Amino acid sequence: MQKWKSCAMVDAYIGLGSNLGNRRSWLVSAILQLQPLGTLVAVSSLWESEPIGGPQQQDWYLNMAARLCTPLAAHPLLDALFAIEQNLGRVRTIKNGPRTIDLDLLVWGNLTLQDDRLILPHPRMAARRFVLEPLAEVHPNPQAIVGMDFYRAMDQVKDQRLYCLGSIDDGSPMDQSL
Ligand code: PH2
Ligand code: MG
Ligand code: MG
Repeated sequence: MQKWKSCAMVDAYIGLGSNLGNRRSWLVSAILQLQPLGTLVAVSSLWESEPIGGPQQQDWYLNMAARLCTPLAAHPLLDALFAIEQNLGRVRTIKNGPRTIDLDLLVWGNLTLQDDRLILPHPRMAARRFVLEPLAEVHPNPQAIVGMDFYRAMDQVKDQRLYCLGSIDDGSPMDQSL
């Protein structure tokens, strides 16, 4: 009898943010490092956003979201995101403080999960316009995201300041593989 292995690919959504140093180049590097983890189906625009939470006086962020079709289960994917943060020099000091790069696993398929390492969907995304706007660009049907009324959430965060800066790909040679 023939044996079949299952080969499930799942759409995962990742939020990216940076507010230290050359923010755009941290994001470009992070996107390049996501590519080996699956197929990068969509990458959002760049969004400039006021800091939400964390210490006063930190600089504005650049945020994005990516849709990754991946064979990795949620925890291995989380480990891979953490490794990319480490590669890009992320140092964890103050909670919600300035960072070169932050990669948050927002959604992994339809999985809802809560353990000591991971909560899915991401518990704070509904309260953050800098997550919702880019996510809406890369998700085919944001209203179908488990556990959230997307448009209601968008309405509740509309006062958070956020500006779309357009595509991350400005045509420079560094970006040609994006
Ligand atoms: N990330 C945080 C805390 N606050 N604010 C903005 N605008 N963008 C972020 O990515 C962000 C934040 C914690 O991860
Ligand atoms: Mg974060
Ligand atoms: Mg994070």
